[in-house]
Amino acid sequence: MKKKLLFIGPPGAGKGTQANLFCKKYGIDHLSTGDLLRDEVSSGSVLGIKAAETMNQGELVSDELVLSIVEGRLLNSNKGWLLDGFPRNVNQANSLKHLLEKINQPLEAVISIKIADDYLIKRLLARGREDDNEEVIVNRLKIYRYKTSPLIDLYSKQGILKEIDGNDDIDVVFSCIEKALG
Ligand code: B4P
Repeated sequence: MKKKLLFIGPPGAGKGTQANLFCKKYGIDHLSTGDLLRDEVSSGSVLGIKAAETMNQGELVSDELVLSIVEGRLLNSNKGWLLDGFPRNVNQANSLKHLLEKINQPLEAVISIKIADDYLIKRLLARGREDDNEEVIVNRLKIYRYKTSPLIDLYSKQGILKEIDGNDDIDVVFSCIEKALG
């Protein structure tokens, strides 16, 4: 099973849900920038307060903050890792490339979870997190399309992209991911 991974997909595609299941089953580190940022927000730090404003508008938090969080975690990981929600733009993807070269741990596969917008909106409204209201969700989808989705082409050209249909039951999607990474 591949153990140096990246999950990419629009908000609500199920990246976090699938990444959790995968990391528990295969014993690798789950590096979710969304969760790490939410931890920073809960801590009440100055950085957290700034990040919360950005997240609640559905915008991307600064690359510097996200990178510093990811770098520390990757440097301390020795059993394999799964990046969930990072990188989210070309600049972050370039930084990740340099970082992985520096630590000599090449990315083995990228899972792209695909799903139609109306399902995403329904799922996120049902989840009901602070940044899950319709106006913010529409903004997050727009940002995903402009800034994040070009990365799919980038990883496809590197020959490491696997596309998964996210519009099915959680366990069915999980089996497809295991098959793609086996
Ligand atoms: P994230 O925390 O990454 O959250 P997400 O994209 O909204 O959700 P995800 O795809 O993980 O969906 P989930 O499994 O939860 O980002 C939040 C914010 O953090 C961003 O908007 C941004 O501001 C900031 N941020 C994060 N990373 C950043 C970065 N690198 N740079 C800058 N800013 C960054 O699933 C959603 C719901 O669907 C859940 O309720 C789940 O139970 C349900 N679900 C999942 N799979 C299902 C299925 N198969 N069937 C039915 N329901 C399902």
